[in-house]
Amino acid sequence: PTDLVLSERREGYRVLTLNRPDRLNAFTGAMHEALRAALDDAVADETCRALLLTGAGRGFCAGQDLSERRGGEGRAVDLSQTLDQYYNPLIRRLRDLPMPVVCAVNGVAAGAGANLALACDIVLAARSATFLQAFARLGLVPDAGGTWVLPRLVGRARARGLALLAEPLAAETAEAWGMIWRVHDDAVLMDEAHRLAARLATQPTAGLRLIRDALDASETNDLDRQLDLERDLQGRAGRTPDYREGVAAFLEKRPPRFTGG
Ligand code: T3D
Repeated sequence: PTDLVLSERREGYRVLTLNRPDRLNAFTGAMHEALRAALDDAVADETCRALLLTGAGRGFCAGQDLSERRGGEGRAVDLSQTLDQYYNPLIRRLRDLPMPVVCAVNGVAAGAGANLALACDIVLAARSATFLQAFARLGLVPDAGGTWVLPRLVGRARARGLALLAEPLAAETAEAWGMIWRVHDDAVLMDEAHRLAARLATQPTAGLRLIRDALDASETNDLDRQLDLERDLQGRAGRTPDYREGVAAFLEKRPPRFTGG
């Protein structure tokens, strides 16, 4: 166990906090391992039906810790290998989680930290937060899914501007561009994020999983394939206990009591 990622159990959800505040929560190998373990624990916990990801201190995450990349001469680090080992499995893991993830971007999100946030299901940001595709400043390529997600979220022109110019983007602009769900005043960001995570934790978790799968698949499917997929996923959704509960609650004019199944 380490304190590089704090994991806190709440009613129906867990809060995962990247916790290297003096380095703006930049990723070391050890922090990746800690996050992986925290995600394993959350998935193993059947009562955990949503996650809230955030950062300790004034930043969300400054991407790769560059002090781990010091001293290039004669000792080139194979960055393909570090993507294979850490960042790619993390992004795939988030996509494949059984529960939705709310990200509360409490401060600057740079490099892989920005793209980690954008890989989450619902992204909230503090008004003072910024998003920085820092990679071009270092001669690197946006990773952690950045080159995939950015054009889809903000379109070609803005994706190219963000990636090639590597300038910080204000949270309010990110919201206006449709890159994130919502901006909140700094003082209320965490309350709002908890409220959302708690609400998601009472929703039909299995159904939400199918929605996330459908939306992910739509990124590459044509309409015909997507219609077939909706048919198949709806078949599965229609066999869940939560669907039966949703219909019963509607007909009985009462709030549903979803169990996540
Ligand atoms: O290598 C691979 O495995 C490939 C994968 C790469 C993925 C990536 O993420 S590459 C991109 C890496 N990240 C960056 O390039 C961002 C670097 N950081 C910054 O540009 C700035 O720190 C920020 C714009 C994020 C914030 O600026 P500011 O002025 O608010 O804070 P600061 O003073 O720069 O940072 C505070 C401290 O955190 C400072 O340390 P100090 O001076 O107090 O001792 C700073 O050096 C440290 N810090 C911030 N980011 C990193 C970092 N230390 C190591 N690595 C960092 N990424």
